[in-house]
Amino acid sequence: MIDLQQVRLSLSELEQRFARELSEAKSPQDLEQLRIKCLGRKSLLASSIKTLGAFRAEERAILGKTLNTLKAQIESKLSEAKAKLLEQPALAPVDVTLPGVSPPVGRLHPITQTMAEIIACFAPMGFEVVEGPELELEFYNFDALNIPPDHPSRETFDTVFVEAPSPEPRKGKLLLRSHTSPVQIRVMQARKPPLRILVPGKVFRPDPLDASHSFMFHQVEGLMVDDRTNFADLKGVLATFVGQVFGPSTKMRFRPHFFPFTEPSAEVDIACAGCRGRGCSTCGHKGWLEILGCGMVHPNVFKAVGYDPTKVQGFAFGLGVERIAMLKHGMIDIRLFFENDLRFLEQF
Ligand code: 2U9
Repeated sequence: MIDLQQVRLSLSELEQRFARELSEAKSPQDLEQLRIKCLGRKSLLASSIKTLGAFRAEERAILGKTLNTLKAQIESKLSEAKAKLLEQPALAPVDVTLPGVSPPVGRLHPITQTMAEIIACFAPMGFEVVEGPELELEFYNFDALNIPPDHPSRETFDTVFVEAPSPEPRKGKLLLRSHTSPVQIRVMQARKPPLRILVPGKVFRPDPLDASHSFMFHQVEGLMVDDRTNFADLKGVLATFVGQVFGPSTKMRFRPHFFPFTEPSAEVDIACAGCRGRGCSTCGHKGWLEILGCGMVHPNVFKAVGYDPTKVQGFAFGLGVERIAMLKHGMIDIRLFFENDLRFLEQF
């Protein structure tokens, strides 16, 4: 005969052991093991249920009730503990059908991207990238480039002068370069032709900030010098550039212009993509958009760097990177490049 008291004692031990092990469970797997141990086929509870038939009716009723209550208690405590564990983020089930969240990845600034694209056009034509100082002397920024002392662009409103004593007073005052051309002067002084160089970099002009002006912007200038480079070479090189950056069927034209450092000089226009040359607000109803300036290097510039202008010849060109990027992307406000608004930057 099975002793009811004995069974009750074992069940109360089970209850205590369950409480202890429940408090030690650290994962849903621990809880599952505990469930098998306490409620599984080989558990004390299961074997006690099997013995019910051996008891007398009143005892069976009491023991049956005890077993049912204990089973229900264990089940509810287990599911309560499981819910609590799953609240911890690391253990929450993962919904693999949800769209992924891509981690924020950095990217190059649109001006850096455009600059790289421009360089990639000229590099295969043999142009080597050279950089130089942003803080310059009047000689390199003006005199050597055949910009006479009385030229209007020398005046303060076109140049950012720096209030610091010049390290070489014979070469004039210190300034923030207004174009990257002084770098070409430095390279020509240091090297002999043939030369094919590309000079990207920041330039500074004291313009008030508006939709089309910034006191700092970026230029890429090019210079090719040897004993026979001519205007046809210049046209070929620039046509290759236009074809690559604006598309192979883009129409272009050379329009005569004046620059002190080149003779003859020209500005290059491309047919307005917005109206295909018919005239719209983007191109000021001209049908053409100015993209760069260029020309054959002035003999006085060669003289200033110690080259013999009867023996060497070459071309130069200059373009504003912001302008190229704005035309490419259909932008009308240069300030967007400098505001660092992520909603703008993330589009590139
Ligand atoms: C040397 C000799 C000649 C560089 C040149 C231009 C024409 C030109 C402008 C384009 C838009 C400046 O950024 S912008 O406002 N540049 O039109 N630049 S020829 O000529 C040189 C440079 C260096 C030694």
